[in-house]
Amino acid sequence: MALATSYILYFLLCFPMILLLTTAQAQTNISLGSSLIAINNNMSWKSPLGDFAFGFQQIGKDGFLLAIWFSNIPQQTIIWSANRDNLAPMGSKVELTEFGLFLKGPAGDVMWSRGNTGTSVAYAAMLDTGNFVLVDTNLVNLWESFSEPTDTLLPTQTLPQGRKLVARYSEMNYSTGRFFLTMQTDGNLVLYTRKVPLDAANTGYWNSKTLHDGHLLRFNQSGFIYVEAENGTAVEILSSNASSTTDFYHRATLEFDGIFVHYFHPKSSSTSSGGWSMIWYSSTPIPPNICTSLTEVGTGSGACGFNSYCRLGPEQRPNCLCPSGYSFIDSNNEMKGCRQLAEAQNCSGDSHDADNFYFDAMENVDFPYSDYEDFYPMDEDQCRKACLGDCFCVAVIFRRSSCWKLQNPLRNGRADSEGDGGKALIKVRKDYSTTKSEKKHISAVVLVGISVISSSVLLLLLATFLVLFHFKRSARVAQAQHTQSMPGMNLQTFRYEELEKATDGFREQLGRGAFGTVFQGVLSFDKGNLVAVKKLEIMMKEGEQEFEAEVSAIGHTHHKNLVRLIGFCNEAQHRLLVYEYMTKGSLASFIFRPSRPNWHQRTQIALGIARGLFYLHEECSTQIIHCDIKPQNILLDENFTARISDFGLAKILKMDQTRTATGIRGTKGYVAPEWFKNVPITVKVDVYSYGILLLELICCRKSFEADAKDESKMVLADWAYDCYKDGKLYILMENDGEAMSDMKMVEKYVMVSIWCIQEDPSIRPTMKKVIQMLEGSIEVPIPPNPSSILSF
Ligand SMILES: *[C@@H]1O[C@H](CO)[C@@H](O)[C@H](O)[C@H]1NC(C)=O
Ligand SMILES: *[C@@H]1O[C@H](CO)[C@@H](O)[C@H](O)[C@H]1NC(C)=O
Ligand SMILES: *[C@@H]1O[C@H](CO)[C@@H](O)[C@H](O)[C@H]1NC(C)=O
Ligand SMILES: *[C@@H]1O[C@H](CO)[C@@H](O)[C@H](O)[C@H]1NC(C)=O
Ligand SMILES: *[C@@H]1O[C@H](CO)[C@@H](O)[C@H](O)[C@H]1NC(C)=O
Ligand SMILES: *[C@@H]1O[C@H](CO)[C@@H](O)[C@H](O)[C@H]1NC(C)=O
Ligand SMILES: CC(=O)N[C@H]1CO[C@H](CO)[C@@H](O)[C@@H]1O
Repeated sequence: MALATSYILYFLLCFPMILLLTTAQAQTNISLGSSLIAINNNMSWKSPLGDFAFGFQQIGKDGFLLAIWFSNIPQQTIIWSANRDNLAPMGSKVELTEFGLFLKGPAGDVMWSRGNTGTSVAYAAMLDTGNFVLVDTNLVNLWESFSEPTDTLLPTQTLPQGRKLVARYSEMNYSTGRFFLTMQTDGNLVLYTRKVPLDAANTGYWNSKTLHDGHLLRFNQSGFIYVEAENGTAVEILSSNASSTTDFYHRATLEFDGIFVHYFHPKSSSTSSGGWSMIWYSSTPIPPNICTSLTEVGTGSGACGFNSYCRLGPEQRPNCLCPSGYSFIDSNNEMKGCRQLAEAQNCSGDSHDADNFYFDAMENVDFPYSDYEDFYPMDEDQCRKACLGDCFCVAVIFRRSSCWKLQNPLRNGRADSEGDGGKALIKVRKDYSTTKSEKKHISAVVLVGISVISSSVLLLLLATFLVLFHFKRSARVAQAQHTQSMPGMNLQTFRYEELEKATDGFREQLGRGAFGTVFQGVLSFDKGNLVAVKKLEIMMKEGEQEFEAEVSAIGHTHHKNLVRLIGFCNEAQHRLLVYEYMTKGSLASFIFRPSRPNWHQRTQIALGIARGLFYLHEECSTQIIHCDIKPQNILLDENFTARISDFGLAKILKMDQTRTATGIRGTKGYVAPEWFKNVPITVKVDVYSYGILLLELICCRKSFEADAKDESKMVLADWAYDCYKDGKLYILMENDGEAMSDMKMVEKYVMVSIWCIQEDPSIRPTMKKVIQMLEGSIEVPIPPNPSSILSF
């Protein structure tokens, strides 16, 4: 019971968008005169087994959805709603009378009604299938929610010809969105984009190929989803799963990002491996790759919004990304598209404005149907020049000897790893890149100087200057040879020989990790600054392009809590990464030493790591799951700011992040339990490792101490939870006077770490929530027992 309450509390606090209605009252027949009121905590009408509930769900501050949801699982997933485009204000009421089911606003105005057909209603019932029915006095169903689905189908439900599922607008907004799935009268089941705000179909991007044969879409009792012919045979099976519908909940939802997904979820919490898992029939989603299968030829933006491009992410879900020089219009809804950060090129005859742009190259990215001019044959250089000389041109696509000029807004953007060698070159205003252009200014000043000044003394001075400048330039030319492949990104490519020299033959080892060995080095042309050179020891099987693409993703990250990548070497069998040097070493050596560092400093480090992780998970253009968060991988700069290192490497080393199967990444003691199970790996594995690290940071001891005198203290997570539960956190802090005087904060930090190490990944908070809890902007609810803490 306490556990249930804390689950609920957690969700109340961590998902404030959805306030739950929590009353466990098994109700079978709902009798005439019954009603529910839209307030924070009214009752709902439950199905006999309690699997489903009908009632109000609060959506943010905007109002209430009259909905049906899975009520026996923590997520309380909504599967149907009556008023998705017109939320009911607080105080609204749903009422069952003999005239029908009515949703009325606070003033009594009818917002929605069903069953008012003249026949008297006898009762209503929330069934265990998830169907809500109105039954008339002849015991015939007058109306059922199954006949009017929103975005989800459940087992035993069908989608007959002429009906459709319409995706919701975004993750947290249940309004009708951009995609729908319809069973057409011609027998085909088709996915379309919508011409928002109209209901009209825009572009079809997948169909079941059952023209003339399909009669309805059926989700049958045993968890099969298929198009059924009129004679009852399955003509096209979309999904199936051997897992029984008695042990698992099933649902099929058209997601807000346009893909149709079959999910299952264990019914009993004891077998819970956490949340909804996806099932793909013949291991492809529907459609298999929305980024490439959705091309809007006439009008429309494609799978993502205008000016953005789509890349298939973890779990085959589309990720919408902005090209460089663009940013999201709405960072809470990445599907809304991107806007250009700087003004476009000046068209009023100022030809020098062209000098203010450079091109950012994106391999295998294309924007079909965004072009307005094309050239053949042309080489890449001519293609770039053609765009620079044209103020309408915002980007070019170059493929073999073809060049296409593109204009705003860019449409149908997609990254296709199986692309045919083309690339997009985005024209970006220089002020919005990280490359510096001071050197250009110097040359302009020098040239002006030459033409104006003729005094011999000054000439002499100038001569010296020019010699110096020449040196500088030749140094730059040498450097330019290795910067060629990464425009717009201060990333340098090094020759192996250069790095061998910089590290004095790989002499001074700074550390050794799962991915390789790190050496100290000095770059001669970079003011003799120290760098850390990481030699990757695992050989790459894929082509070098792959490596450079991942390195480029790392190079695109900019955050004060990340170690910056300076450059790389990708030569023959050598793969090396060059990072800025962190003077204060690793967090491991900082906290695991006899005298504990300052408590305040530790809390700041904890926050810094959380911010860096949040950035990797949610703010950088390609989501990065670190997979190996531990104190050895957190470095400290001269101000003791925490800087995460080794991010992005998991991907380079080809670990399969979407499935588990073979290669478990990460380090014993920090790896999340889902690595050992057949469930998808998500950012929540990092949250788990962060939780363990946070405990270590609080207690300044390792997560596992084999030689602990007291066995109960061996596993830090166990010990910490015991101390927390018994209200004896002071035991944990031993002689840490400073922390003892701040026990409220200590308690908060311990509670947050217990949330992070929950066995069920879906219960772990996101890094964003972690930051909010640590910062105190939201309360930390009582954490449940992490339940199964790994034994080592
Ligand atoms: C619901 O009400 C109907 C009509 O009164 C009745 O026949 C039926 O048995 C009731 N069902 C349950 C489960 O109470
Ligand atoms: C959901 O999105 C729609 C369409 O953009 C918008 O009109 C509505 O206000 C949004 N609702 C909420 C609750 O944000
Ligand atoms: C049922 O209909 C499908 C499609 O129309 C057809 O291919 C199949 O042969 C029919 N099966 C039977 C048993 O009639
Ligand atoms: C569901 O459909 C599959 C495939 O057509 C079939 O094998 C299975 O028997 C069906 N189950 C039920 C309960 O109808
Ligand atoms: C069916 O679901 C079970 C859940 O236990 C899963 O283990 C299995 O891999 C799934 N089968 C398919 C074909 O997806
Ligand atoms: C464009 O160029 C014209 C003429 O050189 C200049 O007057 C104008 O300010 C420029 N506009 C912008 C936006 O730079
Ligand atoms: C707790 C609460 O306010 N419950 C209300 C729920 O709705 C019913 C109507 O069915 C009211 O009578 C209750 O007061």
